[in-house]
Amino acid sequence: MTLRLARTVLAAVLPFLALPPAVAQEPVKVGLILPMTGPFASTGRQVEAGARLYWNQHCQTVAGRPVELIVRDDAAEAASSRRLAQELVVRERVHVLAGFGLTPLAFSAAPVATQSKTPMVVMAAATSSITEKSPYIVRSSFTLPQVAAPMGEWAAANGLKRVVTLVTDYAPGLDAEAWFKKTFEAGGGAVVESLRAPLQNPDFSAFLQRVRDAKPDALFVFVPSGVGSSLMKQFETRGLKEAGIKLIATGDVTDDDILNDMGPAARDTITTHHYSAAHESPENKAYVEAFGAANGGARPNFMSIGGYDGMRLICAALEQTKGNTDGDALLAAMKGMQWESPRGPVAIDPDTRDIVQSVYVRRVEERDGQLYNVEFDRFDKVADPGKAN
Ligand code: VNL
Repeated sequence: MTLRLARTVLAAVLPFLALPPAVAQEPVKVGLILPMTGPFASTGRQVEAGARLYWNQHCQTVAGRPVELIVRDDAAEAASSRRLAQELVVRERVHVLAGFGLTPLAFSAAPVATQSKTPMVVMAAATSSITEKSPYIVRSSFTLPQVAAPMGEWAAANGLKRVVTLVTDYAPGLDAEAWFKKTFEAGGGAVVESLRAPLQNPDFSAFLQRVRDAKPDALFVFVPSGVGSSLMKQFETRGLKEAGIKLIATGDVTDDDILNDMGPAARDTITTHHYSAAHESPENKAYVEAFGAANGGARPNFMSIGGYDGMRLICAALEQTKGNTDGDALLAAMKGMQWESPRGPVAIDPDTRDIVQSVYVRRVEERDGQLYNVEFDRFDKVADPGKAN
């Protein structure tokens, strides 16, 4: 045998010699469907960065199997979310579907999870009813009733009497409007007007003029992540802040991804939400640092934490099943799981498959020359109230 031939033979045989048993090597595939382009691309970027960070830190292999993330861009088009879910399940043979930046996208993909018995981890979308669309859906983000109901309670307990609500006119906005009103009025307050702005290209100026004329004690707002800046700017330029009308909102409005660029207009806004980059805990300090280091200094927002914890949920379930990717086995492992997240203690409600977590009351304040949602009060172990009736 010539040396060259010997080398060729060796090169052909070596990979087989190096192979561990085939089963142990087969990758677990997780398909992430997110809006990576279009008006909600910031949500896609944050969720992916959160999921990748957890994967990098803890989940590149699980129970001896490599874990693969496959990212697909639905550009926030519902028809694309369903088509991509179908493709990922049929062609890529993913074991878990995850992501889902907005409610219509999660609704659209839900039947694919049911038909293929594939776990579907909703890392962002937050309408209460999403988890009812498939028994294979588990949620790692939050729900709008979960954060809006505490805001109503807090507002009534803190002297606000007359409030106008302004929400984006689609499912999560209607959830926010209904649950704020319910707890605020139960506490003795009155919602004097309920306004709804379109999801596509919203112009808030006409709505805000009406709010100014109604002279309420406060305006309660929900707009989806990324949209808060224009609302905040117009709140100030329309003179509402000057007129003494308080701004209260769900934390979607003062999203950490854009908060610092809102400038002084955002200061003193009171919001309720499940995550702030300023949350004081060793877990969150480490999270914010690692997220920044991996993403050019960027600040993680509440969308990122849905990605991070969603990935953790998937990996912990795989550990519990010892790498078994059967959909029902993974679902069973996820139900009732609890852990300490950078946001605080969380658990998956085994009956609703929604996340139970602390909801914080925060005020926009300056810290080290930057605007943050600074937590000053807290509701513990809040389940989704949307499922209780
Ligand atoms: C949704 C809810 C989307 C809250 C959001 O940002 C948000 C949704 C994109 O369920 O569509 O902040």
